[in-house]
Amino acid sequence: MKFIQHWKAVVATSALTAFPSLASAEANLASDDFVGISFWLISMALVAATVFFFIERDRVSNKWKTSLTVSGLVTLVAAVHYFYMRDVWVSTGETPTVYRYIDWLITVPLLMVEFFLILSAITKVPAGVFWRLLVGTTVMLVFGYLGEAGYMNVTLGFVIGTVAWFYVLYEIFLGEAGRINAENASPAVQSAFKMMRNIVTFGWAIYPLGYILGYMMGSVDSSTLNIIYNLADVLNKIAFGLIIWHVAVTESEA
Ligand SMILES: *C/C=C(C)/C=C/C=C(C)/C=C/C1=C(C)CCCC1(C)C
Repeated sequence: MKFIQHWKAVVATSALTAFPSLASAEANLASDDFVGISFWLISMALVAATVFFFIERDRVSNKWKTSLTVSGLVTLVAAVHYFYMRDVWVSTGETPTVYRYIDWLITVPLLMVEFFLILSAITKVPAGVFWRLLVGTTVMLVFGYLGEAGYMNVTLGFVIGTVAWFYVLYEIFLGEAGRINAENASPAVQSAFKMMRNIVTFGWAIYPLGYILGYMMGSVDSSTLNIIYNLADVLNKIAFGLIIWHVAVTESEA
């Protein structure tokens, strides 16, 4: 018990104090740099969310703990990337594409695995569900990056990435994961599953739209695009984690 309390305090304080020092202070944030301010705000919200998920882990029953751990890892990894992205933006005014993709490559498969984890808390789920969600999201991101970074034809990279996204949507709506939810889950889990599914459909659609409008057509400027991506991450990472936290607490107290 003592050890656990100690561990929590270490995580909380190192999260709050160590992250800012990871970012080099080459440039100062200007008071009218709203994109930079949004990077800064979201980084702080991600740090707070991380501490929250790790501490709240103690409140839920054993089978729900992994889900909260993963929620906290998603916001932790994103918080660290946000400090670097903010730095790139503030000091160069450029879009930190490579850091975004590295962040996505870790956080997006983890977010997808949450579907497997919340179903695993209530019933036995075949490992195939886990792998399909993991591989689907990884293919989506790798081909998106290959297109955006110029290693392959932009349109082809986009099309393959989009097909992979539709594949994970199929899995959670009509595939095995969707079926397991419909057949076995309690009302609380079903409602969380539905909200998470809507986030993966509508919240996630922001990124391929940004790819088309910002990158392929060049009709949205990079400031707007970065603000939109930053706000999207609040929904897709923090709110998504809060939905999981809510169902974990509800089911643990039931
Ligand atoms: C926390 C970050 C999240 C949830 C990022 C999600 C990113 C996507 C859903 C990206 C999707 C893309 C496609 C569907 C097609 C190819 C281009 C991408 C990678 C932007």
